Order: sequence, then structure tokens, then C-alpha cells
Amino acid sequence: MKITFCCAETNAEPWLAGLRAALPEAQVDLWQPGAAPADHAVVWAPPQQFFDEQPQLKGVFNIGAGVDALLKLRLPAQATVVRLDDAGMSVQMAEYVCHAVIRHFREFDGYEADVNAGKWSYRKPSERADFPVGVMGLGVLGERVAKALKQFDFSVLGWSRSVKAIAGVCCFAGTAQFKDFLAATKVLVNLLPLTPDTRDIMRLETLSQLQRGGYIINVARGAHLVEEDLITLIDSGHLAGATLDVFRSEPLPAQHPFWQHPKITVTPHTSARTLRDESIVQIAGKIMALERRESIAGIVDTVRGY
Ligand code: NDP
Ligand code: OXD
Repeated sequence: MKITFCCAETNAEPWLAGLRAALPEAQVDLWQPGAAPADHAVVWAPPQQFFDEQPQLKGVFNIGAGVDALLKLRLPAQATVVRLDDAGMSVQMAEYVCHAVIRHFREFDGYEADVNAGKWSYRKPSERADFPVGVMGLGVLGERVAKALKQFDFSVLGWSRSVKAIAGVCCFAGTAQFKDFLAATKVLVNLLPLTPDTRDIMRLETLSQLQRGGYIINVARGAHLVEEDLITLIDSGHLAGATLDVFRSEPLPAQHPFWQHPKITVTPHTSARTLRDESIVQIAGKIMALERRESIAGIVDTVRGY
């Protein structure tokens, strides 16, 4: 069995070594233009030329959870496309989102500013009941995040395409229930995949429906958010601020207003990193399962877009 590895901006050597160790029977090579046909590919942001030259692939393994960039390419029709299924990302996402929610809820930024000014001051504690947190996307990451928030006794709501039942989480589903979900939410967490249905989902019209004083945490994709609309709603006072990990253009351009906005916290697309060792174990296991014609989790529905 041959495996080809093609991952932009990734140090290939440790991946190749890890895949070779996990799949000792396989030949694992770094893709070069003109390389011999392989059975499976492990990829992140490959060029179109890669798929044009590898039309026979049986499996395409994305070393990330989001496949929006991959699905823009022409993929071999018969290939099974597989995304990372947690692989150590859900706990990171839970840490990041709980940190952002609690930092806002407990006004730690305000305390830090006071302390930096040499002030010993108290703020009136916020009412937890006034901070319902709504999680858009209840998949591998969203469900873990919703459950983690519940541990801090927040009132947690969730919204997904299909109907879900998660203990302690008030679940909404489909476009018909989106308005009700927004109206019941103050802190909005985005964990949707980027698809034609979800692009620009956070815009003036939708974000205005959040409770006054709302807060946005975007950890999915930059193109979910209309950035100017967020600034308009923060500057008008309808929203209190935002924590953003993803942007329409990455790296965030030097002149972008988000860098300096006092109510926006920016992180460099780091909320849930791909962990190499966990990912290699998962991918190697799935390659072997596919070879044995067994079913695997994490297969992407390329028509649905996630
Ligand atoms: P999943 O595919 O497991 O979950 C996606 C969820 O979104 C599902 O609950 C799905 O509903 C829901 N959904 C999809 N389309 C719609 C829609 N039109 N309306 C309502 N709900 C919808 O994805 P993951 O949880 O693994 O990852 C989510 C996203 O997080 C990734 O696509 C990626 O973009 C982003 N990400 C960001 C990272 C970062 O570092 N910033 C790291 C990793 C991922 P249903 O369950 O009904 O299908
Ligand atoms: C992912 C990401 O999709 O890191 O895995 O954004």
C-alpha cells in the first residue's frame, strides 16, 4: 500500500516518520509533482495539481476537522474524504471557549485594567441567569463545548441541523428554530462548519436578534462572520464584544481594525490545534479499516459540505 503526504506549511518529516511507524507495511512518501500513484493521501491545503495527478486515490485524510478549503478542489470522485474526528481537539476547544466565556462573565479584563492602574476595586458580580450561552454546531467539538460550559452552571443552548438531545442543553434545530435560538442567547459560540448554508451566518440581521449586551466567540471559520457588521453592533452598544480566533483573511492583516478594537480579543487560529501523534494514530487506524472495508467515523459528505 502506498501513502502520499501533501501538507502545506507543515514540517513533513515528523509526520512521515510517525505514519511509517504506525503503518510499517506501507510505503509513505512526501508528494512531489510527478510522483507515482498512491492508495491514500494525508493532506492539508494541497494544490489542485496534487489531485489532478492522483485520480486513483481511495482515501483522502484531511489533517484538520474543517474541510471547507479541501472541498473547493476537484477531488477524485471515488475517494472517501475523511476529516479529523476530535483527535485531541475537542478538549482544547472546550478550554478555549470556557476561558473566553468566563473571562467575559467575570470581567477579568476590567479587573486586569484596574490592577494595572494600581486600583483595588470590586465590580458587582454578574447574574449567571443573564448569561445564556448558545452554541451553534453540536458536532464533535460543539457538543464537547456545550457539556463543558454546563459544568460551570451556565444555561446552555445549542443549534444544529438535525435534532439533538444533550443532557442539560436546550437544543434547537434547523432554520425554523434559528430565530428562537438567537433570541434566547446572550453569548454566541460558533462551531459550525463553513458551507454555502453557513457562510455569513453571523451578520447584522442575525446578530441583532441576540439579547442586548451579547458577546460573540467565533472559533470556526472567519467567513461565518461579516466583520463590519460585528464592529457596527459593538460600537452601537448592542453587543458587548467578541473573542475571535478565525478571520476572513489569515493572518489577520496588519491594518485590520480588530487588532486595536478595545472590545475585541484576537487569537491566531489556535483554539484547537491539530495534534500530530493523536492524528497519526487516528488516520493510520482508519486507513487500515478502509483497507479491510470496515466502516469508519468522520467520513465527509462532500455534497452537504461537512
Ligand atoms: P462536525 O461536522 O462534527 O459538526 C458540525 C455541526 O454543525 C453539526 O452539529 C451539524 O449539524 C452543524 N451544522 C452544519 N450545518 C448546519 C446548518 N446549516 N445549520 C445548523 N447546523 C449545522 O464538526 P466539528 O465539530 O468537528 O468542527 C466544527 C468546525 O470547527 C470545523 O468545521 C472547523 O471549521 C472548525 N474548527 C476550528 C478550529 C480552530 O482551531 N479554530 C479547529 C477545528 C475545527 P448536524 O449534527 O445536524 O449534522
Ligand atoms: C481545523 C482547524 O479545521 O484547525 O482543524 O481549523
